[in-house]
Amino acid sequence: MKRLFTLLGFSFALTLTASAEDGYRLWLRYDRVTDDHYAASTVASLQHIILQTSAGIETPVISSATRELRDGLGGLLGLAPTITVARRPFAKDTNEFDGDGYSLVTGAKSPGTLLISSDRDVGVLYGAFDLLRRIQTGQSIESLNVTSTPKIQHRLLNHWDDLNRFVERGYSGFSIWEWFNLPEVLNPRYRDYARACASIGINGAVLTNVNANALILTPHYLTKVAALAEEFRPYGVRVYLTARFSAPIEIGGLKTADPLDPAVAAWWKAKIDEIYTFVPDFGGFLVKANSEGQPGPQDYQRNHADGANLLADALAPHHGIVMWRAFVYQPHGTEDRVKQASLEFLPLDGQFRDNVLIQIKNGPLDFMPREPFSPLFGQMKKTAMAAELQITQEYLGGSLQLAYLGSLWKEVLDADTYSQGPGSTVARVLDGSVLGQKLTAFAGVANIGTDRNWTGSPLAAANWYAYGRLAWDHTLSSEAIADEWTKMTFGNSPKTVQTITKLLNGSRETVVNYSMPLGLHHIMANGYHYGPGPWVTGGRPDWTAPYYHQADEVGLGANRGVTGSNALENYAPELRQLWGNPDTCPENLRLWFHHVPWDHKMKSGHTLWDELCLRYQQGVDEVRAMQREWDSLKGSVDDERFTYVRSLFVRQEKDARDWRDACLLYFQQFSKRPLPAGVEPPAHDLAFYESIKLRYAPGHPGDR
Ligand code: BDP
Repeated sequence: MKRLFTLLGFSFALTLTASAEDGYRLWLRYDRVTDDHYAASTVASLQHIILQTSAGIETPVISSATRELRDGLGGLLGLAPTITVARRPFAKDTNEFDGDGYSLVTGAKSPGTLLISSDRDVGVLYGAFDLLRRIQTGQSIESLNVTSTPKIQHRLLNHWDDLNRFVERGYSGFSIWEWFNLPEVLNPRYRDYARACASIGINGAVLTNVNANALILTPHYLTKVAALAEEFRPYGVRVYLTARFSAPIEIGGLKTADPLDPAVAAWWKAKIDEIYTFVPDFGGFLVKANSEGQPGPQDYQRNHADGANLLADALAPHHGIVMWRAFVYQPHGTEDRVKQASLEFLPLDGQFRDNVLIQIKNGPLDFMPREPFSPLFGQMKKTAMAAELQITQEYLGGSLQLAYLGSLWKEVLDADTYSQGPGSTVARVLDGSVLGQKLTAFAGVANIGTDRNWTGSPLAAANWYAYGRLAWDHTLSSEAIADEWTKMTFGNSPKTVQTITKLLNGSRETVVNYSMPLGLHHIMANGYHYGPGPWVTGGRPDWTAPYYHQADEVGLGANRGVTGSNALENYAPELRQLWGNPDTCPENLRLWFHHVPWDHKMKSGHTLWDELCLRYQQGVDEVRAMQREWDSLKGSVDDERFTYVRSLFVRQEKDARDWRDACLLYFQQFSKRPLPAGVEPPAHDLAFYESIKLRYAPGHPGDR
């Protein structure tokens, strides 16, 4: 049997090596290590691998770990180690860790032995992936003695996937959930998906769109959900669903969905009990309520706590959780949109059940290329909060433009809220160390679809990877994560690694520069959110661009200080002081908080107008530099990925020019100043850019 396993492991590795580099393998490529010296010493340390858990028994998750180690070590080193499963002794021969944490210790039992130890089988699986990552990135494993414990308990992907397989804000094909074919037909992608998730510590998936369809809660669909849950379970990934608040009416035949109506509570209780008969380890619900037309408790003059607690009470006996979203703003609200979540949620602080998390987007507006952190992270003191990060690039060029988001997320996570004094960073609020909450979660809106490479661009997979790594350990630097991902995805050649990491690390700021520099926001084309639209007006004011950029003959930017909307008041005094003054407010947020005169002097000595123009130009120049860098990899990166990414950069350069030209021509109507030296003249007039209407842009729910 052992020989058969070995042979299977080997043939799998060979198949992988021979297959084209189409990106399907993501970062889990197990191609043979080329450094013979490194390989020899690594092989010597890994003759016997012992997988230890508290139970000490073989489980489906342990089998996944074993399979991964055989495939991985077979591919990387041509090694077929002895792998045994053992009970974790009470004696402390390993470091300590909790729950999903694990330790890796070499030589503890005897030379050539590696111990992967955890309380739980899933921790061993994470440990196995850690070991393989170390080998893929060329780290020594000769004398390992490391422990790793996740800082966040629920590390989830949110799929904005509809039952007809449309992915809202998805740029990489259709939904990978084949609802019509399930439960009988099981696409092998389901396992590959779960495996990729487990490799970076992701332990849950919300399968359905936040703009929810109640049908997912009917038995017909729950059988399908159960089939997916079964595919994911050997990789420790639990399923969650979105709950449409009006489901009791739509599929339950009730007249109301009022959360305080006993019949409604009874319906949810019965429904949730039923879900657990299909999926015994069901994770819980994600809810978008009273936001952008979704039903919610306010339809019955109740509040978010009434709604969330209704579901939480029914989930509690099963240990399920509720993630209630804070992305709310009123269609006819007169209050600055970025203040509305605080207005609705702060009065409810402390009123949510223990199994409720308020899921908050990183910024107060909506996943812009740059925003300040959401003030709720600093304001709420008695409520468990989860971060919602957007992996899919809704406002950063879909999958056509390179924007590595590790740096964006780190900027938010490391920001100080001053919630309990200095050092109360967003990350520490989220992991429970500032407020002491037990329940912790990260949600990442997935960028995954049916494209062969999963994420549209092979480079966009770096964002899926970075999200998982940061959810596990937010203290990792975005550069270190980029380095790991690049080595695993493209190999260890120093030139390749240096070039690609440089591209990744600078890419987000480049997108900011050519699209929304200096704190500009929400000036993209309407609906599909791709390309410029600073002129967009009509309909809801908070869906128009002038609501945000406020361009006039005096200057540019939204006044959110005391003389304006005073959204600043939601932040701590330290930040109010710094951000409240246009001279001390960081330049990268200046137009977010201030209406700044065109002649305002910037740090560079330029006026605002000149600086704005030069930033747009800089963005274009940076894309051109990225193109050159990428081109220098010809011959170093496989042809398939090289050629495809090359074409993406061609598109990005064109898009960057369009952003620059359209925005500068538009703002020039107000500034009435010439373009400064160094800025290329626009290719067309403003009317040309204003007339561009892209049809059928991917991921746009309004153009199907
Ligand atoms: C916006 C998206 C929209 C989502 C909404 C949300 O444009 O498609 O439904 O966020 O997060 O960014 O609910």
